[in-house]
Amino acid sequence: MIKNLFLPLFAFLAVFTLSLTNPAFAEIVPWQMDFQDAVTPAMEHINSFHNMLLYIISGIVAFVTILLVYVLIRFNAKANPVPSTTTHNVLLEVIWTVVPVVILIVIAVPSFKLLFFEARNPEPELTVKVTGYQWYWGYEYPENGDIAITSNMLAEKEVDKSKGQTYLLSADNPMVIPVDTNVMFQVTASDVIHSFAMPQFGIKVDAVPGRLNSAWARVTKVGTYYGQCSELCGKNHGFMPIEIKVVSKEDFAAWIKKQGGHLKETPAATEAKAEVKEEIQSAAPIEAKDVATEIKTNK
Ligand SMILES: [Cu+2]
Repeated sequence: MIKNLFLPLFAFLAVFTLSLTNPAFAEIVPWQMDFQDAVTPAMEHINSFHNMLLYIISGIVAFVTILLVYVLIRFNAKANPVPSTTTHNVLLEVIWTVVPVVILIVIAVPSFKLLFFEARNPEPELTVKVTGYQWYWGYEYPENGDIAITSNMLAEKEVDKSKGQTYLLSADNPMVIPVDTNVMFQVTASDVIHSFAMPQFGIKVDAVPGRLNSAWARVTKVGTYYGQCSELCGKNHGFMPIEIKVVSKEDFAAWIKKQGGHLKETPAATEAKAEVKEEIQSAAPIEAKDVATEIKTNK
């Protein structure tokens, strides 16, 4: 009987190992077994954490299965007619309490590390404000001359397969961001709760009206990436995909220019602007006072 069980177990382990060594998928494919290709450090961390958990879970499942099968064979009524009347075993009880605790600690450490890594938002070089609407997305580039675009899903007849467009995923105005750049997404919504989710970036952030959530990505590969609204938001919830084109820095500069914007100001330029603003502000009350005295003297 044990021999009969080994074959399925072996087959499972073989498939499992294969799925781990499978070449990463660049896009969604039929019968896909693994995550999509990771293109940000955060998603790479998520991938390795996920794989680590898979090893631990598989070990536990294999151990429990083997134990169960052993008990079924060794201690059934036929093989063991006179059962033991043991009710306690201190050593065994300590082991089956301590071992799971140790496993949980082993999982908790990388889990918290990952959580902090995802939340750290390292010095953003570009900020994109993402707003969820019923049922499309709005993307704004507040540091690039207030560029604002709305992104609607392409209708089935508008999809141009020669351009690599896909129905239900491609948008009329995709978000464009540069490669190898720390991008901060500020995520909110204008009507109901939506969710900004990009699997290959390792991002899923709720878009809540009246709240500003944030996420970050540093995409390491040029390409087109897709996500979807991941919070039930009404009748067209399934029809508000997120398409992000990650382009070279030069192409991004050209795109920004085409949109009538400019690249983010250098800190020096921002400082100079702030100084001018300060001057104007400090000058204003004096002017107001002057006007007031003028009015008085005129009376
Ligand atoms: Cu939505």
